[in-house]
Amino acid sequence: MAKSKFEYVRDFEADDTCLAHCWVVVRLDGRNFHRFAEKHNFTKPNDSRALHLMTKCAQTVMEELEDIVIAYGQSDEYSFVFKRKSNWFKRRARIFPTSIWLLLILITDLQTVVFATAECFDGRVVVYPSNQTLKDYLSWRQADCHINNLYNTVFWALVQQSGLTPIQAQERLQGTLTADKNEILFSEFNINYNNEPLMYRKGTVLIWQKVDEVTTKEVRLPAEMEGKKMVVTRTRTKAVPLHCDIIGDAFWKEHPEILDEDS
Ligand code: DGT
Ligand code: MG
Ligand code: MG
Ligand code: MG
Ligand code: MG
Repeated sequence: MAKSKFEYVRDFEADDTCLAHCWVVVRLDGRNFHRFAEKHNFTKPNDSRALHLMTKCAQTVMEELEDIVIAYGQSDEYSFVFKRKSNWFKRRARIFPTSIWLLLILITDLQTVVFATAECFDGRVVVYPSNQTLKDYLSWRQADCHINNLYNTVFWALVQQSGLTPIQAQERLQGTLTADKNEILFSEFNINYNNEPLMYRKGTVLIWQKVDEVTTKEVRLPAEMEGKKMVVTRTRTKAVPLHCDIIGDAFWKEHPEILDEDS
């Protein structure tokens, strides 16, 4: 069919195909989440129910989308890493966040939240060409989790336990280093930061692991009228949450399959 003389405008469309064989990372971050948390009386600085709910949603996404090899979540964000050879929506960058977002709405109860509050997530896509850059990306997010969580833990202790105003607490913490914040927590609030829950300090990593699922099933043998209960164990591969360090080498040595070339 002959092309119209207007067809040339297509040349203005930017090509957004994610470079072949690179890791594709999609990060969703709650929009104006501080307002959402305030409105729903989230516990400060960490609301474990909210964090567990986010992880539940992320697990569901991962189990629906087998191309995701690892996910990492902290605060109001989750990063999903697609395998190098993924051809999800032909690697069109603009489609990635939308597809995950729609999936979330379709397969979880999130639609109630979205419709009730009109709050949403921002999504961005970044392509990483090597295993090292991908590991550094994930390290960056986990370092961010640590820095913010340490700050927030001291900040809210000063406000909630010492009665400082938010401005006073902010001034008190201005220019303090990690060691200073640890010291304030320890000497003024008897809190050893290293004993704070791992989920708050390290965030949540989702990886594929084999899990034994134990269920009881009623079986009827032809000779017997009564049903018999039997314990059935099935091994399934599931997206399992861990709260561990991913900055050091130990995690990657223990789980070499994540960065495996053929994965
Ligand atoms: P944005 O992303 O620029 O639209 O703005 P926000 O407000 O989403 O800010 P962001 O993403 O930089 O930081 C996350 C906010 O969410 C931060 O104000 C703390 C809050 N938040 C995250 N998790 C929790 C929680 O478990 N409890 C409470 N109370 N707040 C939380
Ligand atoms: Mg079309
Ligand atoms: Mg946000
Ligand atoms: Mg922000
Ligand atoms: Mg955030």
